[in-house]
Amino acid sequence: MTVTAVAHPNIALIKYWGKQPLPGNVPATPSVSITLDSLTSTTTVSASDTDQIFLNGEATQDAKITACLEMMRAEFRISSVKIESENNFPTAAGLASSASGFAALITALNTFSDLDLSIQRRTVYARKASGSAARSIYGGFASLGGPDWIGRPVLERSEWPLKVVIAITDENRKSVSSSLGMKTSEETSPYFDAWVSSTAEDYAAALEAIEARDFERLAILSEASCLKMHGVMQSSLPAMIYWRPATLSCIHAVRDLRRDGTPVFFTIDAGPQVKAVCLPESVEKVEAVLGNIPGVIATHTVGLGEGARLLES
Ligand code: 2P0
Repeated sequence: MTVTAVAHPNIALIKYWGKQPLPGNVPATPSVSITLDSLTSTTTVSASDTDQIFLNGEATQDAKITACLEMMRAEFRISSVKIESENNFPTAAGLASSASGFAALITALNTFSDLDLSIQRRTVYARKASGSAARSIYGGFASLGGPDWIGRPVLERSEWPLKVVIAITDENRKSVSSSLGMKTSEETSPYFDAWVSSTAEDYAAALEAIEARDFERLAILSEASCLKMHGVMQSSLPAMIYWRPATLSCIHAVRDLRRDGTPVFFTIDAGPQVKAVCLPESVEKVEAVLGNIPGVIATHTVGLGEGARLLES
C-alpha cells in the first residue's frame, strides 16, 4: 500500500521559540499561526525492506525523520517504510518546511499503519516531531498552547481570508537549525525568561484580536512577537542574526506602508525571508513596494491554506 498526504507550511504570528525541560518536545511559549496555501509538502509512505528516506528525490539520512519514526514506533507497530517527501519551495530557508513535512508525514503514517489517531492526537505526534508541525495539521488560523500542548483550530481560512506576500531575500539553506538555535537561546540569552513570560499575554491578546478580526491589533502584537523573538536570537551566544540587509529594508517598508494607511504587517522566522501579512485589497501595493527593494530576489503571494490531508489516489 502507498499513502500520500499533503500539508502546507504555517507562519506563526505569535512565535514559538524555546522548549520546556520536559520530554515530548514541549514548547516554552504558546503560538498562533496561519497555514498557507500554494506552498506544499507532499509525502508518500510505502512498504520497504528497510527504512529509506528521499527528500526532493534524493536519498538522504535525516535525523529528525529518523527520530520521528523511533518516537512513533515506541507506541505503535510501524513496519519499515520508504518515505518520499517533496517540497515545492526552498527547504530550510525560513519557510517552515519542517512544519509541512512532519504534518504530512504524520497524516500519511496514520493511514499507512492504521493508527486511527484523532486529529487532536495527530497534532500531538506532529508536535513531538517538530513543534510548528502541530499547527499545520489545521488550515486557516491555528494555535499550540498549554496546558496540554495540543494543536487547535482557531478560525477557518474563509472566516478571515488574509494574504501573505513573501519577500525572498536569500535562497541559501539556513546555517543554524531551529532546534539548536532554541537550545542556544534557552542557555545563553539574558532575555529568554522575559520572552517566555511575556508571550503568554501576547498569545491571549492575539486570540482575541483574531476572534474580533482586529487587523491593527493583530499587526501590533505580531510584529512585537517577531521582534522580541529576534531580540532573543540576537542576544544569544553565539548570536543568531538571520536577517539580510533586504530583510531590514522590508521591515521599514512595511511599517511605512501601515503608517500611511495600508493594512499590512511583517513577520520573520528563523531565516531571512519577510512575510508581509495583509488584507486582500492591499496585495498589489505590498507586492510592488517589496518587489522594488534592492536585495529582494522575488515575491510570492499566497493565501490561507487547508490543513494536512490525504491525497486522493
Ligand atoms: C514558529 N519557528 O513558531 C517558530 C518561529 C521558527 C521561528 O517553530 O525543534 O522547526 O522542530 O520543534 O518547529 C521552527 O521550529 O522546531 C519554529 P522543532 P521547529 O514557527
